[in-house]
Amino acid sequence: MAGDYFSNDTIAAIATSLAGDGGIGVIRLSGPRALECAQRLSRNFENPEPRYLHRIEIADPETGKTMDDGLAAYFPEGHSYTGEESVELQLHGGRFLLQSALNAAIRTGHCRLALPGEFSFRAVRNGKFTLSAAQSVQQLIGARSRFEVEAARANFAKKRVEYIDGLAARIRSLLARTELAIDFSDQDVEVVSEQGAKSEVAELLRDTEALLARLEAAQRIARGIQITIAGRPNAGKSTLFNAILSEERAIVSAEAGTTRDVITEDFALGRYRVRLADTAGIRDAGGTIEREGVARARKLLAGSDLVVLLLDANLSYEELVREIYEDRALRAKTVVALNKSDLAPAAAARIRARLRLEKNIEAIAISALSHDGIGSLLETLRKTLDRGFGLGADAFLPTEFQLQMLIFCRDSLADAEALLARGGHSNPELLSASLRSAARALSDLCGDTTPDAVLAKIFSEFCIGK
Ligand SMILES: Nc1nc2c(ncn2[C@@H]2O[C@H](COP(=O)(O)OP(=O)(O)OP(=O)(O)O)[C@@H](O)[C@H]2O)c(=O)[nH]1
Ligand SMILES: [Mg+2]
Repeated sequence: MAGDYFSNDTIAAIATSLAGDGGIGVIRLSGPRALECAQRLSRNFENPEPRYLHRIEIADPETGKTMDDGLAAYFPEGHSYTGEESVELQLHGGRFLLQSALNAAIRTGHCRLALPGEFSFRAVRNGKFTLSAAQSVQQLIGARSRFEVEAARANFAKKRVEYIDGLAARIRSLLARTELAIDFSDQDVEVVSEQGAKSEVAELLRDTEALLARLEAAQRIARGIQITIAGRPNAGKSTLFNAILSEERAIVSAEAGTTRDVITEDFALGRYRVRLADTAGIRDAGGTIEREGVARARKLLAGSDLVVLLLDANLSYEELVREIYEDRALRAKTVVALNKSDLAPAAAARIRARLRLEKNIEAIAISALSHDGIGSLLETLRKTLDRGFGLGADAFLPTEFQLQMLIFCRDSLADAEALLARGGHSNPELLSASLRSAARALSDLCGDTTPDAVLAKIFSEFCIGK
């Protein structure tokens, strides 16, 4: 039985993770026939006390054979997650077992398989919580770092006042004055001057773009930050890569040109999720395979958020400076580390002091081999990320939909600006259309006026059972 988000039938799904077998698994039923369906499936569930756990036995409705035993809770209409009559069945968490019980529920003919996010969709439609609260829950479920947990937990209602409401009010005010101009167009009253409209739109556009940049940065952090270790062959890149990950992931050898392909691993750096990459040492010599490795390394470096330039501290000061400047010419965000400082610690300390004094370059002396200085290298990387992304601990993490709406708002304001530049002040109808779609995008972003069709689209990106 297929369904869509707008039907009012009974839906069922496995609500716990399907990634593997677990201790307990939950099947959730919601809709007018949820209880009836659960009763067809189970024994000892004739007159359940609402919101109490009852011991039940699940049996195949056709053969009567017992499938599993567990607990069940009944939530009457108005007192459940979705706001509808619901039942939650807690069974043993095997995937096969849960799937069989779900199939049996569907075979009763009382329910159908829920669409992705359909429980939350119904909850929002029934006013159990707001769209943004539902989206925060989804972000929380998908969180892979402390940053994401904090951002998902950040109170959207509060953030909204801080980030969006002011912008929306300014757009609506200009829109109101533009519409007034339409009403008074046959009279000689100037409600908003041409110059005034131009500068207001320009300011709105600038502020929207700044907000967009912040939110895009937050999303980028949540997706994972790319940090790449770069440097000449044999600098000790793979040794450092292994030291940071605390495992022998990449091959290390005294031979220059050992690493050919890019190797990546995820790890948690403070509250960030980081994708760390080890690359082929950059040099011009080498065979076909190594040259391809170097090309890949260069490409990755260009797209990295942060680069650790690893240098052999035993090179001469002049050579080191040359290497740093070659690198700096390519990238802005580079952290310089002087490796193998265990071989001649005093020389490494001298070079470090000279770099700071003469070139204003902060290099960190490390030994990838003995792990000396790795802690302070990681600390520097973490601080650089904090600074570079300029986000406080309470950044608000936008969903894809919220970001799209903000982009739409920006584009509508850009239309308004282009219109004014072409003398659109004399055509307030067109100007007000652009402003209205900008204002509309922001109210959709906040979920105040989101039509059901848009809601359905948003929830279709959720997981099944949520
Ligand atoms: N003494 C000392 N030797 C190190 C240190 N780090 C790496 N080495 C040695 O330097 C050699 C090269 O190390 P790798 O980690 O393979 O260097 P790489 O930069 O990955 O080299 P390619 O993959 O060829 O570009 C190995 O013999 C390592 O044991 C260090 O901190 N101190
Ligand atoms: Mg290597």
